[in-house]
Amino acid sequence: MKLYYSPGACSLAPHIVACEAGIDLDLCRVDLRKKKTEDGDDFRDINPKGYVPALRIDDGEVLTEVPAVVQYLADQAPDAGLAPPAGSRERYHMQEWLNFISTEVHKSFVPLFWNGTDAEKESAREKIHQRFDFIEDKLGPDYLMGESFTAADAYLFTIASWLERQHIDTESWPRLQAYQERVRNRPGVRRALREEGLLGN
Ligand SMILES: N[C@@H](CCC(=O)N[C@@H](CS)C(=O)NCC(=O)O)C(=O)O
Repeated sequence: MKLYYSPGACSLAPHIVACEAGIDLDLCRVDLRKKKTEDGDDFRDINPKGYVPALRIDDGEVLTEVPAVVQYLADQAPDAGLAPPAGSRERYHMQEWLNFISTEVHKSFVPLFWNGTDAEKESAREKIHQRFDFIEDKLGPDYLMGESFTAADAYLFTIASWLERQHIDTESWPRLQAYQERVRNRPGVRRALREEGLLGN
């Protein structure tokens, strides 16, 4: 399978899930401004929506949207326990988190990354603060869903790592700070970060 990604973007979430699941991916870097892949292809021929992640499955089909891609990868290696069984109550709770992270957290960063006006940026920062206050309140001593690391953690970790890049102070979220450290130190996560050039070695 081939993952189209941009370093540190939301495509890091499926990359982490694959590493945690022991799935080897072909990685193909995308220049998101030029919409060009490192293979020289027009990325819109691969994903007409023009954004990462896109996962080319071995039969050639392309799957997009973080919540779908992370669940697909997690389901390829059920023994890794990265997603509760389909149809279980817990699976719906994981989808609840994935949806929340996608629509309420991830998308709030858009004006900060993509030239929002000052007013849009201000309102985005306010929304981000509210969302992370909620997350701080929900985080337990381990992971989002309890003791096991799931695909939702791969997504939350990825998006929360943008706080620092956007100079958003995380002092008021000590549980989140500890969580980010805990996730960052997982071998699968370190591998994904290294493969995207986001770790020293
Ligand atoms: N709804 C999409 C959003 C993906 C997305 O926002 N990707 C960003 C990187 S984090 C991107 O590629 N942006 C470039 C663009 O929109 O042109 C998903 O869940 O996969």
